[in-house]
Amino acid sequence: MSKVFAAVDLGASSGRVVVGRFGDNGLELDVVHRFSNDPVRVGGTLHWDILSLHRGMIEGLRKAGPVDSIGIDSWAVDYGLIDASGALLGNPVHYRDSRTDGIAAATDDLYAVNGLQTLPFNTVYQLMAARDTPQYGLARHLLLVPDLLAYWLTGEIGAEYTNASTTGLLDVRTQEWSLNLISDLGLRAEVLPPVRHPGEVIGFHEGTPVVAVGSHDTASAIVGVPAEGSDFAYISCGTWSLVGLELDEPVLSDASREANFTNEGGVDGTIRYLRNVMGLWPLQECLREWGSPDLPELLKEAAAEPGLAYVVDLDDPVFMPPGDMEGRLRKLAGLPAEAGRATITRCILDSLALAQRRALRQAQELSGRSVSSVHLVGGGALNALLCQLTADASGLPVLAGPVEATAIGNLLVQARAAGVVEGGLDAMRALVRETQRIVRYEPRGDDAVWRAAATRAGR
Ligand code: ADP
Ligand code: LRH
Repeated sequence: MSKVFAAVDLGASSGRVVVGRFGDNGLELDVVHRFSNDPVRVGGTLHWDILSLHRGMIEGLRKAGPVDSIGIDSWAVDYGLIDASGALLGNPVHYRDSRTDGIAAATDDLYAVNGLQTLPFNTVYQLMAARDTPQYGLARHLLLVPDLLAYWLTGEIGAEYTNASTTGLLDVRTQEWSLNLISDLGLRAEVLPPVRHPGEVIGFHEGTPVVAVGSHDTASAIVGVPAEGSDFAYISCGTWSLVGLELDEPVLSDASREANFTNEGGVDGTIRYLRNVMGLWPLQECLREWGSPDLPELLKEAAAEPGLAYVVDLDDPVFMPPGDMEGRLRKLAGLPAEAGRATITRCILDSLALAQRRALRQAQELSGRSVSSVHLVGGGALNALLCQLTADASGLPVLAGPVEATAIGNLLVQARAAGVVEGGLDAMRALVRETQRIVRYEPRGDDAVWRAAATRAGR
């Protein structure tokens, strides 16, 4: 007997609703609805257009038709505040907004408790920026974005564990809110809802169960990695490249803290030991500034450009905010005035491959675990040039795909909760391997060339 589930997957650049049918043919996928995710700057603050995302979700669920359950995931860290009447207080603020500038640097190190890399936009720093606002004072509940959408569908509040682990407010060891850390920072513990775990039923939307999944998109993406065994690294490559390993225990050493590696909570009690690399964001911003030229065509031209001619340290926080990305790249990469779009694109992809190379090496060194392949999932898997460059830069085979690993991970957790998939991550990943297209890229060339380029990029 087949069962059908709907995954609502919101990325920073776009959202989609994907229907997954689990039956005699394994897993069949249908992306029934796609919509763009366009932030809005108003009153000097960059916001998410949460109502338009809600509309996209509802429209997608309508197109999906009757399903056995619904699961929701999105990008991490951002939240909405709910007042005592259940109303949303203001529009959720975008993690790339400048309100958190300087806050992390002025705060004591929290790594020993939360195990998180310091990113300026971790929820903890966003709340410190918002601490004195009337909205924060009035808030009854803080709901992370997928939990907010689930609340609108079901009326139930909660904080899904994998996404809660990105806030900086969770204790990496107990997997519960760290009440000491929260009160030491003068934040309000009472607005944080109880933690719930993937597989739990949150509530019902028009009679259909809404099930908690790995609601952090990266947690779901890693469930959807088609790996066999455990000696693999992953890159979840979209707006960000999340580069790392799956571990059983956190790594909290000084070296790990200094390298800014994070220990986020994964599905089934795993640790997502990874680093945020700037990802395809700089390319997305250039494409936006250039009026959305055809990407596959541009990538073909970029592939014909000389390799590693211009490289830059993409981890430089100067690339974080939106706007004038081309100008920043030209300046920092020393691109000549005559460099065109293909050269700029090649510079971004070479630099991204370099940054991924570094994170892959560090993840292995810091965890003491070496790997024999890299799984690259997400929209970046469609970029053959980037996949090949990543194989060349890392000296490891890259297995690219699935593109929709996040939605697949979301669907698999629902299917397991419904009893149509049995077992742990290995069993779920076997189903991905059997049903999804994966392209293998073998490493080529000379590591010395990449080493020299890394030095030129200042790393
Ligand atoms: P997010 O979840 O962060 O919104 P996605 O995983 O959806 O990101 O990936 C989006 C990225 O995928 C785009 O920015 C683009 O670089 C890449 N991409 C999408 N379609 C293609 C394509 N046809 N060829 C190459 N790259 C693509
Ligand atoms: C990727 C992602 C990443 C977070 C960032 C805010 O979409 O969830 O894991 O660090 O967005």
